[in-house]
Amino acid sequence: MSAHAILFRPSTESDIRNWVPVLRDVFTDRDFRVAPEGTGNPADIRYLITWGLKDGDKTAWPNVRAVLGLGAGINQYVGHPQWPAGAQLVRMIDEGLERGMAEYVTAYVLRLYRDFDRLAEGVRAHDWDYAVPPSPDSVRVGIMGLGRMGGACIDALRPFGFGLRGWSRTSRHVTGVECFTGGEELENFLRATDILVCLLPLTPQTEGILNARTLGLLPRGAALINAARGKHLAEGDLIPLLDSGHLRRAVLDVLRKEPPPPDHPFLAHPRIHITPHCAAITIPQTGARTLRQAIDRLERGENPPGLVDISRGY
Ligand code: NDP
Ligand code: OXD
Repeated sequence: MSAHAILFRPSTESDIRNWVPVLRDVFTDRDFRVAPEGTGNPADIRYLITWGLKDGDKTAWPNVRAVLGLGAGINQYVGHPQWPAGAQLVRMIDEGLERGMAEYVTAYVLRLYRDFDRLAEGVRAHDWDYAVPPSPDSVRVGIMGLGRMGGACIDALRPFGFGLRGWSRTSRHVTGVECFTGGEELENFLRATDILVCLLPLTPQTEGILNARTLGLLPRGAALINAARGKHLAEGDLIPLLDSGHLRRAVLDVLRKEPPPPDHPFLAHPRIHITPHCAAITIPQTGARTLRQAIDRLERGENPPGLVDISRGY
């Protein structure tokens, strides 16, 4: 056995069922192991495939060269006390993840644009009335974060003819999108956004960015979709904004505590729509191919897509 082994650390039974067979397939010619039973000598492990870090990771793998995350977000690694010093971090770049996010955001943007939830509530209350929807170009959809997820959503939304806007840390030019950059342009971005979609990474700069002040800058009747991380939202600020009518609805795929406690006030609110952190799901078939390519590239001394600049924080 070599010191080039690849260790997959499943978190759930579903990981064992769904990931192990496809990973075995793509790594047939490699020393591929599944934790915990198949770990063997920890000094053999060169690549760790995992959803996150555990107690002991800092010292458990003396020869680990890279940690390959199964998700796109990396906030669970950056600054973690158990990060194995010297390892590189590769996040998941997966066409299945991007497609899933584009489907989720498009589905909810359309549902909000057409006001289907209000119409359904009306029918339940014996109200058969409906309004003509506004023309799509008068509805401004603002995407916070113009990375892989934001970009996939913009591509999916383009054919519907909404007024597309985007906000990022550095200056971006995206065809057909009015782009805004950094803190100084955030206010202008928010003031004319009717449906706000958060697809930012969670960093010290973005934590709590959806709060009474920023959401208060949106036009009255705006809607929020947060499919990034629960900590982007100052949760205590949301219900007052909805109950005052400033916000129309909120769609949340992520919460500060997942799953939320049964008495979480969001669960009972009629205009908060929650999904169980499933907006985008890494697909084992495509994700396993990405992992194979990433490890091959690392072995050749090349930078794979998804290699994280930890000093940048995302
Ligand atoms: P990327 O790194 O590709 O893109 C991040 C974008 O956010 C970039 O446009 C970046 O700006 C921008 N950004 C970062 N920091 C700031 C800041 N301080 N101010 C303004 N803009 C900023 O990430 P992804 O698109 O791949 O993923 C985004 C997030 O989506 C993930 O971190 C994860 O939290 C979440 N996610 C959620 C999933 C779910 O199922 N709910 C699934 C997958 C991801 P710039 O372009 O200038 O670098
Ligand atoms: C991810 C996620 O970051 O699923 O990939 O949230």
